Amino acid sequence: MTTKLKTYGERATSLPNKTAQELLTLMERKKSNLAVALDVTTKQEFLDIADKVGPYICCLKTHIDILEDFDQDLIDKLKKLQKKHDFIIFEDRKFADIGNTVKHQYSKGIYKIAEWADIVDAHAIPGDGIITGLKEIGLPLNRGLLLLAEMSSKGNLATGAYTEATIEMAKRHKDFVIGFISGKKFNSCEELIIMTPGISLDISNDDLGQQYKTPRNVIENGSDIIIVGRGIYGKGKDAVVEAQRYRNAGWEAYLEKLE
Ligand code: 6AU
Repeated sequence: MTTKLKTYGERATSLPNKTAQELLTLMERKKSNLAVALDVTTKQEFLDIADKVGPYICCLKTHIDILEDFDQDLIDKLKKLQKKHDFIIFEDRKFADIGNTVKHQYSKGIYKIAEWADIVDAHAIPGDGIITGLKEIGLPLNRGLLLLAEMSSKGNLATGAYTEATIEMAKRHKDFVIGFISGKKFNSCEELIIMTPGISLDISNDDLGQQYKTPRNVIENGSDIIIVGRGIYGKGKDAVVEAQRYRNAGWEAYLEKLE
């Protein structure tokens, strides 16, 4: 007998982390498993697109350090858009240093990431100390962390034993680690949230090693959230039309999986 898959909403209670619970509940409420990777370099473009795609997404993923005119006003406006549209903010910082250094990178400097990002991510390469360091800052604020267990780019080294060790590391920190960046679900920790980048309905790669799969491909493999960047706001695209298209594709694949 096969056990019926849990819905996003049902899974919310199986995770101890508040941000994870909020994200899963929000996905159910908004009927969206779409995260937009908003990789643009000006504040105006960033805010315009965030406002346009806001109604269709569960998560807005940022690379805050690529904005040429970053200022506190941008963060204030981003928080207003978050309230208006109801989404989780994920700063894709990919921390990769020793615990003491990442603590500062997370909470200090120009960006003060911990003050506004609900979720951040980290590479497992430095060992458990990176999680312990980030946790000291993030957990009192109810933040969550994703570990990069796999990557979407051609020739990447996050495979095999490295991926396995990353999964074991996550299991030791279930209060703070809410899931993984990866292309599939891992059997030994099915409750953790899987976010998958490298998603396109139209193309299979870019010129710099990115490799794309469709929403259906990855959701069939157990992904929970599809991360889409240029597929939504790239050259000649209408961000609203594309956000709706990817939101529908992601949600339909999820409903089919539940059946
Ligand atoms: O859809 P794209 O190709 O325009 O954008 C993909 C987004 C970018 C990457 O920084 C990010 O997804 N990404 C990530 C993460 C953590 O999100 C990991 C990875 O392996 N590959 C990848 O593309 O913002």
